[in-house]
Amino acid sequence: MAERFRPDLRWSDVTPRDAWLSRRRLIAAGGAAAGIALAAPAAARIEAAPSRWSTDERQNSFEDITRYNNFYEFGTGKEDPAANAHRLTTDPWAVVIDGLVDRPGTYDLADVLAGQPMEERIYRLRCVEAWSMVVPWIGFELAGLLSRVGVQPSAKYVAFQTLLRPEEMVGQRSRMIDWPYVEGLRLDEAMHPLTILATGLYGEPMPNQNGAPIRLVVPWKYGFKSIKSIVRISLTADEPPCTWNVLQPGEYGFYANVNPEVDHPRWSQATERRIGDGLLARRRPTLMFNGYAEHVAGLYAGMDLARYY
Ligand SMILES: Nc1nc2c(c(=O)[nH]1)N[C@H]1C(S)=C(S)[C@@H](COP(=O)(O)O)O[C@H]1N2
Ligand SMILES: [Mo]
Repeated sequence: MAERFRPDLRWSDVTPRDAWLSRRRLIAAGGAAAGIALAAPAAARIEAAPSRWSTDERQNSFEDITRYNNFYEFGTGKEDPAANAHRLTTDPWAVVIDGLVDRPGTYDLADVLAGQPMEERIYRLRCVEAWSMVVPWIGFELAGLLSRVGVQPSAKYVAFQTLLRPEEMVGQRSRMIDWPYVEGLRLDEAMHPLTILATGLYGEPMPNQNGAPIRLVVPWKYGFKSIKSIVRISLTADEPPCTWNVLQPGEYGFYANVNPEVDHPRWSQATERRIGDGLLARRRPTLMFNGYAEHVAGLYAGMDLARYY
């Protein structure tokens, strides 16, 4: 597969989605032959191995996950992405990987995915607006992709960029955000095994409103760090700009770790509303690092989390 992962594709070389879907099914079939337990195959479903990183909490319904979204490229209302994201063309799709890497280039999505072990990862997602969901993502560890392109020793951060295409992303016609949406992680956060790139959920290709065809998921951080519809991943020496931090630095920091002890300046972060529980249901206590503290607290040892929020 290594020879397929080649830089400097022309746009016309980018593989149509059908090709990478069927290739992924072939890869999954190989996994089944190797004895990995897989769910019963159904038409058009993506096969993925279960993961030890998954929560056993009750999953939100497919309807909750796909009808209540934040994706400002399609409008600021929670139901706007479900109404507008069908306009997005996700095939073909290319991802630029550049900056401080050994093999920079423009990669066909199929080549980004080739050889990456697909897993189902059931994660809590905690939005900064104090609601949460439990989502069965399909994805693979970002670390696997980064090691494949060869991270240079001078790289300290990873910057991500969303597609800029106002013809299809109606929200980009408004200037409230300096598009494209950008996000970033420290390199050790990006390399952590909990950090995944997701290409589907509930066993199906990623719905457009959830960030098709490929989005980041960083479960111990507020949802806005989990950038959708990624077209560029850059390794950098300096802390990259992040959309919400640039827009309102007093409210949204670079780290954005879920922290019930540090309130947002305009509301408490101590509790959250689980989508699907109903408006009258009891709020749930928000957990430090969204419940992933035992795995990630060490990344921030010695840091004042009220200052680096
Ligand atoms: N490009 C882009 N990515 C984005 C956003 C956005 O507006 N644009 N919203 C973020 C926020 S605030 C949240 S809570 C999550 C929501 O992901 P979901 O709609 O799949 O639940 O996406 C994040 N990724
Ligand atoms: Mo969010």
